Amino acid sequence: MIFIDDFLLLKKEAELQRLWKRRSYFQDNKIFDEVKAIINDIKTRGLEAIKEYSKKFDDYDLSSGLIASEEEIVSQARLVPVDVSNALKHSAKRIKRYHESIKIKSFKYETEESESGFKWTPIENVGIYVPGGLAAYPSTILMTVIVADVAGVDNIYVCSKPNRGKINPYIASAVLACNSKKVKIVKLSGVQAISSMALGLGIKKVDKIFGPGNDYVSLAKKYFFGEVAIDMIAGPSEILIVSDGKTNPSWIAWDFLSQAEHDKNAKTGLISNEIGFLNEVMEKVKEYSLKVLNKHIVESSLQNSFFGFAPTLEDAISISNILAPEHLEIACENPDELFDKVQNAGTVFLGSLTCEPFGDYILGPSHVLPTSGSARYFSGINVYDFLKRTNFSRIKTKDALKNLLDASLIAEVEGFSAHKKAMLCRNE
Ligand code: HSO
Ligand code: ZN
Repeated sequence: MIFIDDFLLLKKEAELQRLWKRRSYFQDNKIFDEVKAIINDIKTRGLEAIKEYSKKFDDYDLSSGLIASEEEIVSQARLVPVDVSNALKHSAKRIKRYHESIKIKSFKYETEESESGFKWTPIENVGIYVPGGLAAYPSTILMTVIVADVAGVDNIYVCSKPNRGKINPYIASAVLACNSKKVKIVKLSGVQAISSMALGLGIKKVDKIFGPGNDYVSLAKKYFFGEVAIDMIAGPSEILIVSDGKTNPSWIAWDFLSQAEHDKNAKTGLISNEIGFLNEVMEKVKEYSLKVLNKHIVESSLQNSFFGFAPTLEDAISISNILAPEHLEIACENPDELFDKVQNAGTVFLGSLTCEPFGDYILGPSHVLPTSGSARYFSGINVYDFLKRTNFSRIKTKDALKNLLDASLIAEVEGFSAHKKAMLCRNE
């Protein structure tokens, strides 16, 4: 844990980035080489290779099929305690309503000569990777499948690691909570899962791959980008908390640890204009870090954490804009004015009651969010990511067309005589 007495002394981008020791996937050559070797093998030997990797990494020989049957989903889901499956249904309902309320509008623009615009249509086939072995994330099923379903995607393939050949019960229960007729669970994990979706091995080839995963999964997505679309390259989870010191320090300590417990490389930070408060939270974090279930993870990830003083809360937000965190909590009495100044963040939690974990599970927006500073140019997924725009245009009349014919001069400059003729012949 690093304590920074005055952030303004190091408000330089490079120094700030070093605080969180973020890695670039472009530099992970060793893992990328391993990933490429597996993909090349799968490209050459197809399903046979997928089967072998599945046996090797998941100890599953695909004997009960690649796709989980209805019966398997239902019987696995029955293993989940009723209160948990009810909680999944409650979250599912809220996430669905949120995404259904997003208005998708087509657009039309008119001039004297023409009308143009775009319409939205769903992507037909998508693949979603959801961690599903022993550390399963049923919430990620809700936060992706429901969004795809609301967008109108035809085929939603969810790849999730089987455990002794069976899908994880919580994953099964979450899939049922989504109540979608479009979803199929594919019992594959890792690079073989991404390859199966991108190449169409054992399932339909998908158009876009979504979802978080480890370095192998992320680099396999990166490899196939271009052949298929991807949502983003996800890195370890991050939280930055900006506080005016008027929230209970214990609350903030738990928020801090909530992301620290995700991953040994998770990034955490607290910035406040109250130095005493920073010290109090730091002490609580130390104390509580001994109480969490994943002590060994937290012990490592806290090495990437900082507690920093900024003279004003506006300074804190400008630091946050440089870091572009996945999650930003503005735990302040008046968060709205500060929120207006936020430029780069995956999602923002406003006010002391709204801690990040509510966002992970139940508030509505998806928890699949840009990490590693990519909130500068990526957004958290929502229905728009499962749709694409198709442009259209129409020229109104032959008279109107005359006003557009000077475009043929541009065609001539570009050396395209057929382009030129196609336009001019309509006026002959
Ligand atoms: N905070 C994680 C999502 C998650 N949390 C899943 C719990 N389960 C990344 O946004
Ligand atoms: Zn989380």
